[in-house]
Amino acid sequence: MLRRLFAGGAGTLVAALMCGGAFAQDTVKVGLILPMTGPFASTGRQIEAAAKLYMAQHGAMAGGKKIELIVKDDTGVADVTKRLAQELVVNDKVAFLAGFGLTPTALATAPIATEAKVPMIVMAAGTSIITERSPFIVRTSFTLPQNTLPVAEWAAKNGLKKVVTLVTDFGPGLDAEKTFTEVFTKAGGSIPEKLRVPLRNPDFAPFLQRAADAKPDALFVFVPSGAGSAVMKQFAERGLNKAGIKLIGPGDVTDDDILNDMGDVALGTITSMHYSAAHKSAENQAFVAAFGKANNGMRPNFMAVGGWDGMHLVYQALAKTGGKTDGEALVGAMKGMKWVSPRGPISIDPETRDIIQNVYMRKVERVDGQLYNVEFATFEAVKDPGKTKK
Ligand code: VNL
Repeated sequence: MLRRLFAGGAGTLVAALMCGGAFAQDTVKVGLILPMTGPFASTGRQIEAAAKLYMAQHGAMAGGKKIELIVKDDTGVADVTKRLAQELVVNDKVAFLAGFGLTPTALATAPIATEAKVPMIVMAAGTSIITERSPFIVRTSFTLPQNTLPVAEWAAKNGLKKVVTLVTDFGPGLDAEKTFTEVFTKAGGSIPEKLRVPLRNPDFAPFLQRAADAKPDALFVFVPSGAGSAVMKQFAERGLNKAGIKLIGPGDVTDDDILNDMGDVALGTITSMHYSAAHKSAENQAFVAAFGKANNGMRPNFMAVGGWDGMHLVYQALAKTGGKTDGEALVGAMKGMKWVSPRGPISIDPETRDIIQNVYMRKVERVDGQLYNVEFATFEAVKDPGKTKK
């Protein structure tokens, strides 16, 4: 090949190089930054699997361009995320930044998205404020106020009077604590203890002991995806379930990725959340089956659905701009977009660029020998309450 090129003279070589250049422009790169290792690796694994499944099912082309996914591991550390985002923008010339497993990693990247005018799709992180940090941020995950409001109302209406809160001490945990406190105390409930555990290497045992000592009707828990098993184990070991204390919260604690291994202690846990693998719809049944088939039987969780819908946004925005990768045009195309996700109907709020979605009340039950979050009520088209209050 090389010899033939040279035999054809310099003109052919130049033509070949130019042709390569044209090919490069026909490719649109998506930089997917995720915690692929470290304590939050399950979030990275779920989102990467969902993004790849989306591409396998929808083909490599969108808006006439070939989509190339570049996956980078930030280990969940914000300084690393920021450096990787910079490299992806400057060296790889990505048209989209995506992923963001934890709130600090999204916040650290926001100024880069603004400066580079590159759309930044938040597929996981859930602190309300994130979308306000850059006009280029669009979110396909959830917010903690959104996922907490329904369970807080449910608690007040279902005879719970005294609830202890236990949250991981960072953005989403503080959002969850604030929303629960506002809604539950306004309805006359009392919160004798508000407990906060560290994000890194948490030991839940002493906090659960304090919760047990307060003798509440229920314990409200927010922990990030992956940490629920440790909470559930300690909850049983400290005898909180035997003491008749209910476990409630946003659905991160009964994450579908790990729920099935939690055992009987998880039965009856009441949560509110935007996604359950048990959601009854044709779209979700197809998604769960294909995801399992492509990933050794793995069950998709709420992180996976954020990755899936984030890729949908990339594909649809490019289709709308006709393959144009101007950042402002792409974000403009995403605003107000509506579609049916495996989680149910969703849309992108044109004013806040945040997701509007159904939030479901669920109870952990055993179905065909497996533990699932079984949905029993729907709060429709919930906007992030963390923003509408301002
Ligand atoms: C966040 C929120 C992370 C909810 C989570 O799991 C989660 C975040 C890693 O905003 O950092 O379940």
